Amino acid sequence: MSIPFITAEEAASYIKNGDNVAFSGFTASGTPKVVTVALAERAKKLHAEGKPFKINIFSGASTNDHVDGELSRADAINARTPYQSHGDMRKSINGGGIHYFDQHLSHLAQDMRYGFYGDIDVAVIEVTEMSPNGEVVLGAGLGMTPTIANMAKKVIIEYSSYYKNSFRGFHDNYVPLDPPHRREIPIYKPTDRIGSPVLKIDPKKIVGIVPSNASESIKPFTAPDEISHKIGENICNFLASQLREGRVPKEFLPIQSGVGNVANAVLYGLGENPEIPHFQMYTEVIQDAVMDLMQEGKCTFASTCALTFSDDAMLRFMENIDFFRGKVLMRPGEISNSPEVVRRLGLIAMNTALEADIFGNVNSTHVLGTKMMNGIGGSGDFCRNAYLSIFSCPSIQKGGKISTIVPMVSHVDHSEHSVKIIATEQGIADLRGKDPRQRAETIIENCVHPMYKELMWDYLKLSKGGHTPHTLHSAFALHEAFIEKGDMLQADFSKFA
Ligand code: 0RQ
Repeated sequence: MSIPFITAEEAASYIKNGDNVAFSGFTASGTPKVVTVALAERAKKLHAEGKPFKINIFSGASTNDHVDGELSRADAINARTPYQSHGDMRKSINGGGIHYFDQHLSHLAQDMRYGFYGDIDVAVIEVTEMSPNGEVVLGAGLGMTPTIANMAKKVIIEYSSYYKNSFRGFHDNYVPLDPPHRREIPIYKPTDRIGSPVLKIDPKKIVGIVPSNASESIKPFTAPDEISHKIGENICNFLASQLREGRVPKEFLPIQSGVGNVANAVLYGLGENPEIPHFQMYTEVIQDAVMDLMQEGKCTFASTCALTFSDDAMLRFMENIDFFRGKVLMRPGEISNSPEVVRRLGLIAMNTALEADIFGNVNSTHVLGTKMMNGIGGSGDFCRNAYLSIFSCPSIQKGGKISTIVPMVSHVDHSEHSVKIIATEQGIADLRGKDPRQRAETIIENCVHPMYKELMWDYLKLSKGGHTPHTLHSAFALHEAFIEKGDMLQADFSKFA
């Protein structure tokens, strides 16, 4: 059967008010780029006519400005999950305009299949190759595309001609059976392939193909600053010490790394450290740093959900595609982030915190306990199940007016039971085998910025005992001082003593 080429505007007309709409991709990579722009225009037009138009959005992770930006600016979103990182969307979420439910990335595809959120009315899927029988090669991000392609009542294809070389062979499309029939996910090493390089979409469901020639529009990360560099150095020295002590096997273990400057600094640090052997990655995103490490030969294989490369790096990847073939494999998010596989492979998981408390609980999502930053993303999938779970952040923010290490986190994403290591530019706190009081002492001594150390010791001194020496009425004194006086250093524990 022949599937018609249609315009973005025609495609957008298939999406109705109240629809559940799912998008391909993971981060900006592999996410649609043209249909959603037309959809935002349609929403604005309908709103101007006094007609309602809002949809519910399901995606692999964050998206791009073409999806989360355009649609939130057009006030066209009712509900959103599982992750976002867009400034305009963040504003709308925190203003109560979007019902955002933040959840583990590995959960969403199966939760959709379990029927927790109803049907998928329309899926918009970016592909880079397609045959008339509906067999497609996906693009630079896999997300939960195999599940949404199966479930959606209607599918709109965005056919990207941006890439000059073929992605064929870079994907491992796989959907596990659902309980009570699920078996193990048969990945025993990062390089294992378990699925298909192509995805079959029922052509009867495809309402049309929209051509696109847009890049992923990912900006390059700035070079790591001094603080990120120091955090990276602390983590690399720590990992080298673990190798020497035999607490990490001498072959080393696969690495998972979050996104951002610190993540890049750690990866470059691993590349430069002669004590760290060649390594593989089992992670959800790979950024420019990983490409460099692969070309240098330090990272030998990367299993990921997306290639979150800057546009320049992506061009370099395409130019050297034969080098990367067989060294990079993209999997659906529920496999790249699978708790079962993470536990089996024994990952070293490295993610970033907004704040951590002196007992080892981590807040990755809420500024001052109330305002959503991005979401938990994959950090929980990895942290809870890793061999070693490391969280890092600079010890202070906003020129020292915020200490990222606080007596009690204002929101908990990762609990003391899962967090093994905390790293700042000041040093490393190894929390393994320590009770809460010992953890507090180690974190204050090694990770807190010198200007906040005395305050933290003062907090501990307030304790009247107990296993975890909290003093509840003053546990948020630093946060309150920031809210009231704009500076956590103004916290004063003497009034509680
Ligand atoms: O503010 O933007 O005004 O300058 O927060 O802080 O230090 O630049 O942090 O960009 O590395 O992001 C946790 C958000 C860190 C991210 C988080 C202010 C600070 C600055 C940003 P400005 P930085 P980063 C892989 C794994 C969860 C998901 C995850 C994240 C801004 O890493 O979203 O790990 N993680 N996914 O000044 C008030 C504090 C603050 C604070 C920082 N304690 N209080 N403001 N800021 N700490 C990715 C995926 O899952 C796809």
